[in-house]
Amino acid sequence: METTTLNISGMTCGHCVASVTEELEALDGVDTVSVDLNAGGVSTATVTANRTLTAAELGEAVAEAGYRMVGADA
Ligand SMILES: [Cu+2]
Repeated sequence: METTTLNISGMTCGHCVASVTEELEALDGVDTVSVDLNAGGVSTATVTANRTLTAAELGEAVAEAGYRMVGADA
């Protein structure tokens, strides 16, 4: 399993967490998604997958949920 950590801005509540989690889980090969909410600041999502995820696809998934990825270790 590969673990990737990404930073997301614009999240404020549990609904945001649910939306981002759903979009990230929909990516091919993703096993688990864990979001550490920092309301109004930069939240952190940790994703494990059976392959290496690219920053581009992670950013796209976050944008799909309505937020912005501001950094990733991918
Ligand atoms: Cu919210």
